[in-house]
Amino acid sequence: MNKPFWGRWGAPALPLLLLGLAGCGGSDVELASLDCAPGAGITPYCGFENPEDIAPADDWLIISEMEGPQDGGPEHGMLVAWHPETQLRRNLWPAEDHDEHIGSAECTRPETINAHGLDVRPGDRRKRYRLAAINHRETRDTIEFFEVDVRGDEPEALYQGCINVPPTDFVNDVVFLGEDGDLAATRMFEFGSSAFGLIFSGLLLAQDTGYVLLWRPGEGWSELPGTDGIQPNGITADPTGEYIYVNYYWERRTHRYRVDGGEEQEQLVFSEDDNLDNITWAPDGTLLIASHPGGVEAFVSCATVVGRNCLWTSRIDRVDPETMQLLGRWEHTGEPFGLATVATQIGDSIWLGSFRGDRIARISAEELASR
Ligand SMILES: [Ca+2]
Repeated sequence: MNKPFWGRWGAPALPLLLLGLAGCGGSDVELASLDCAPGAGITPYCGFENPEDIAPADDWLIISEMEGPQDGGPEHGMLVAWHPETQLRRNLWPAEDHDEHIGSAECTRPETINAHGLDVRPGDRRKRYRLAAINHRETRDTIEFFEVDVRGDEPEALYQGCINVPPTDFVNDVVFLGEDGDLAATRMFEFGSSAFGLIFSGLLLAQDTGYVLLWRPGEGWSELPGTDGIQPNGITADPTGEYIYVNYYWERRTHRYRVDGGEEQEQLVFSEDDNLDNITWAPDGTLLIASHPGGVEAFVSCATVVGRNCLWTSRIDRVDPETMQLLGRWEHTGEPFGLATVATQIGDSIWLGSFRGDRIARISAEELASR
């Protein structure tokens, strides 16, 4: 069985790696949250499994849950809708088929959804949203499409098919480009790479591991030239799909590119050792970048925290999408939430997720704006 990435943490290299880094950070016991109580202006909501990405659909949160190592929980991830007021949780898979499929005929309906990056956009009709989600299947990655209908008391997801990602590519995140079905996705590294190999090549040798992939219906996949870097991670686009914004996980930079014409463009280089993860739009038109500083130490230290949230530092940066200047920063270490991978604003709430934990968390937008 060719388990991608996380499943390969169990390789013999991992214990050696952990031993080598043991002096760098806290133990898994120190880093594991003890309960689910609010504190430090943060309100956690537990009962999730590695909620890596969060996107709004009306007043619902669409949440991706990722399979993790040694979880003892669900064997696979899930796509979830969750309501902040009622705290109602609904799994969106398995889903009924939609009348209209937008995937390709070669891509087969999955048995399970091990969700990673996702994008949600308003659809043609009121309270019906387009959802695209990365799915890490056993033998390759795919992108799954849904229409999510939030008119009723409970959300309904209808499955609209999928597309196969090139078999050599492990993708992290996806974004719709405009209204025509075009997509961009971050090819993070080669499919099947081991964590040890990635740390060695990316951090020690500073070798590029990925780039931005474009999908156009009828044309298929192509690489966007000039986007190579070390572990491209979160991606978003402006509403027209003209510009994309890409976070490079182990390269501490956020880059804006023109989709039509490649290269160009502004970038923001962070001075510290940030692991830049997902990037979202706030309602005021600024960008929110979630990161967990600490380079490989953060990543490895949290790998052994099972069934609880890893209390590594979370950092949220607000960035001007025009000038690519840093406008503000919120940072927190310790209970009740850590290792942020996404910050998504709905109204006056900012919702945080993590690729290694049992909870999402709320902070107030005011709290972020005051920093
Ligand atoms: Ca991500």
